[in-house]
This record gives sequence, structure tokens and C-alpha cells, in this order.
Amino acid sequence: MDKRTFIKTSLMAGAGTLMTGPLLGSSKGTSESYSSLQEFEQPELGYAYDALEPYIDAQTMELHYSRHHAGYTRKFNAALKEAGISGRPLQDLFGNISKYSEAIRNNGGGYFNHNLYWKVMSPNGGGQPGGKLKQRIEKYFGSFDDFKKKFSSAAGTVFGSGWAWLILKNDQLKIIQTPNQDNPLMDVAHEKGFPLMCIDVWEHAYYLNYQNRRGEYIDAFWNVIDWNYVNQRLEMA
Ligand code: MN3
Repeated sequence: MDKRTFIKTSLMAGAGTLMTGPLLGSSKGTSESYSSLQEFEQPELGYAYDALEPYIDAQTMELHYSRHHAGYTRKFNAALKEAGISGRPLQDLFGNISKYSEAIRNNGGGYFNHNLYWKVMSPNGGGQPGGKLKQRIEKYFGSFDDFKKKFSSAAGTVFGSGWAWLILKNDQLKIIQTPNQDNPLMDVAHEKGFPLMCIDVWEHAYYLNYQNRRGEYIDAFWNVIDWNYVNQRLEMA
């Protein structure tokens, strides 16, 4: 482990590729980029556990980040090591995920999906998007309200545990769902594309505060969405 380096997963910094963006884990800029000893590192949350209250409570955030997401990160690295494929870029792993183990698929998805979920939320979030994203939303969904209804409906109707996503596919905006920890970068996704935003609808994301009322959690989520960040992802896609 002497040359062990960590992949920096700073979500905006670093060089990403056109299809995937920087979120997928860039190196620290050393010549050891993607060396076989690299591990994926859980990014910092960027705000306090209670920063999204009252919409998302501090206890949920703490457990979600420090237990669930940390667990996916640890198990993902362990599964990669077990398979002897540490150091491979996320975009390559996801693009060929059907060839890898369930542990890599589930924990790799859990690692990446939460990285994006934390970034899509902000204590300064809410309101409506501007710029290019506003134009695209109006083009593909008619209005922001229509988009909001459609995205909320997608999130509300994920059966069991999973995610809802806004993606860019062939230069068009689309709303999709994925089961478990799958994501739209995976070759197993029924619709693939570049993820712009996502909502976690696993019960661990809301049950402490909202119990079975997933719809209330989804309504609350709109108050914390960081539209500047979502717009930045559209620009980088
Ligand atoms: Mn989760």
C-alpha cells in the first residue's frame, strides 16, 4: 500500500470527459492517475447535517452520509479490490457494469449516486432554475410546473427502493427511474444518459422524518435543489 493514492471526487473540480463529467472521480493530478492502487473517496458533504432542515432533518442526513454512503464507498472499494480492478475510472465500470459483480454494481452505484445527490442539494437551494436549464425545461416539459409534476410523479412511483433522475440524452432532457442503486450511466439502465439531477427515494432517505409519506419528502426536496449546480452540469454535459 506504499503508493496508495486516492481518487479525488471533488464534484466540480478536475477534468471530466464529455459523457460523464467530473463527478465520476478524477485523480489528484499526479502521474499516478488511475493507478491500480487508487481508491474512491467519499467527498465531503459541503454543508452541515442540519443545514437542510426543516426539509431534510439532521439525523437522517447524518445516518445517510456517515453510515449508508460511507458503507457503499467502503464496500465498493473492497469489491473492486476483490475483483482485482481497482483504479478503473467510474465511467468505464458503469459502461460495462453488467460484466461485474452485484457488489460492484450496487455499491458503485451507491457511491456515485449519493455523490450527486449531496451536490444537487444546498441550504441555499429552492426556487426555480434560470439560464439554459430553464430554456431546456420549457422546451421539453412545457413549463417548470409541468416538469416539477412529472419529476415528482417519477420519484413517487419508483416501486421499492431506487432513484428518479433528470438526464440529458441525445441533447434532450428526460426523466427516468432506476431501481436499487442503478444509474443512467450503467449499461443495464433502460435509458442511458448524462445525469443532471437525482433524488434518492430509498426509505432511508426520508423515513425518520416522513415515515411512509414519500410524497411529502419529494415536495420538500424542491426547497433544497441547487439549480446553479444542475445548470452547471447541463453546461458541462
Ligand atoms: Mn441513499
